[in-house]
Amino acid sequence: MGSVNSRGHKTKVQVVIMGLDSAGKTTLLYRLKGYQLVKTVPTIGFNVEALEVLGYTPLILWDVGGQAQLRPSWKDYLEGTDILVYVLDSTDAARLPEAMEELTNILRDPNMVDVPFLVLANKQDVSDALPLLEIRNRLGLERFQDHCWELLACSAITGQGLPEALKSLRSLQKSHNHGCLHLRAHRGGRARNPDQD
Ligand SMILES: Nc1nc2c(ncn2[C@@H]2O[C@H](COP(=O)(O)OP(=O)(O)OP(=O)(O)O)[C@@H](O)[C@H]2O)c(=O)[nH]1
Ligand SMILES: [Mg+2]
Repeated sequence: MGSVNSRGHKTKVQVVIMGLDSAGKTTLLYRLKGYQLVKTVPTIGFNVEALEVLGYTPLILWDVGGQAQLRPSWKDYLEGTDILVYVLDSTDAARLPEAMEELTNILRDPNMVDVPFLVLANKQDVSDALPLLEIRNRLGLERFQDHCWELLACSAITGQGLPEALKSLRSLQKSHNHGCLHLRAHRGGRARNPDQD
């Protein structure tokens, strides 16, 4: 899983970004990478970028296309995953159940045992986006007791919530190594809206 140096420390953290088509994964990838906004087209296959921040283990970010006909191949990207980022379109209430079904399928994969995940409620800049609490209530993430997880609100367009998402990736990475005690006193996760902290 990932690469390990002679002291047994990870030299790369493998992060897989998944979610339904048009959730904003590719926009998010390039924003995290620090690029200006890019005009995206639906991803066929994947994009991959390394994110290096001084003092931290480099993140390798895999952005996988989310169209329905591509989802059967998602399982091919899961081996060696350290953290899953699952992106939701907060303006697409109608497809939240479908998004949850796909997340449940991913987490059932044998490669995902104990893998922590971050759910990003994206497109929060849009006026009719569902607020984070509403999304939290609809998702029922509490059922994933066997994983450490976090739910955050963000906008890949304005950049709102992205520093918090990066911070969350670092703490979830630790949780993979040491359990999620620093996240909560028991397994499971928490939801956070950076605007309301
Ligand atoms: N308003 C708003 N639009 C966004 C945001 N993130 C992405 N979009 C738009 O949503 C559309 C789809 O974005 P993509 O990043 O291509 O979506 P994707 O999840 O990579 O889609 P697939 O590659 O098909 O799986 C584009 O028009 C983006 O500009 C956001 O935070 N706010
Ligand atoms: Mg894409």
